[in-house]
Amino acid sequence: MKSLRNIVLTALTACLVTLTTGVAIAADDGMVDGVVKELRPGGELTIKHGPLTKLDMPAMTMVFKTSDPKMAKGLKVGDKIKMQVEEKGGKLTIMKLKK
Ligand SMILES: [Cu+2]
Repeated sequence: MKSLRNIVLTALTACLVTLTTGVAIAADDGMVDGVVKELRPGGELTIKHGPLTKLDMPAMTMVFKTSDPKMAKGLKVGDKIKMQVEEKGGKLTIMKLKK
């Protein structure tokens, strides 16, 4: 049954390639999915965010600062966004935001 073993190995290898590619795409530009939950004073936003792999943080809802409060202008509760987050002075801060 050598051939069956080869087929299984080929299938496993294909799976691994798919998994690796998927991860690479998710981490590609450092943009993370989020949903606006609350607009706060000073341009702060409460956001339900996906996993922040770079910061080792799982998906959750939390408050972020914005590097420029103008980013929060025009956003509404329920808006789906993409954002790039960095830690600035101990506070997680949205550096880039795309609606
Ligand atoms: Cu978080």
